[in-house]
Amino acid sequence: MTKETKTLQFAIIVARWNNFVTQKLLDGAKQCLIEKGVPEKNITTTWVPGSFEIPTAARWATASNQFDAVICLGAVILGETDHYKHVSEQAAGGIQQVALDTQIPVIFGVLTCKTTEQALARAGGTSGNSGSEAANAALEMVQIKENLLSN
Ligand code: DLZ
Repeated sequence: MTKETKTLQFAIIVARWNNFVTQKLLDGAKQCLIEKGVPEKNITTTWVPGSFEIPTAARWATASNQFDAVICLGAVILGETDHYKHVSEQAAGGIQQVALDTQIPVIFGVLTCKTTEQALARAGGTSGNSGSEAANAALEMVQIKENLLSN
């Protein structure tokens, strides 16, 4: 069984912190979905203050029962304090928890980088675009879920 791509609905939750990076992740994710046949009107983008807030907003998106998958985008870049560790761990763990609790694909497209250069390289630079990789993972997980649950 496969779901028709043009009928799929996606929520994208994107962190405003480091938005010079996350805007590029968002552009990559949307471009990928549209190229694969998802109508632009089926993509709902919600900005949140930072990556720490992503799991909460992702949980609200799943609670709406409107979306086949939720794509989470953020950029956590190492600074001088312990914030990096706390924000990146809570974002990763929280996103996975939402996916497991709701059984809706919730995709981890949050960069955790030591430098701004590393982040930009992964946001449409020399190392690809993690936003479009997250979108591909979302498309794949929707079909995997359909296949496994229809047996
Ligand atoms: C506070 C903070 C810091 C220091 N660094 C980042 C970061 O690199 N990436 C990111 O997405 N968010 C960061 N934040 C903001 C937190 O995610 C959160 O928005 C605030 O702590 C408010 O809860």
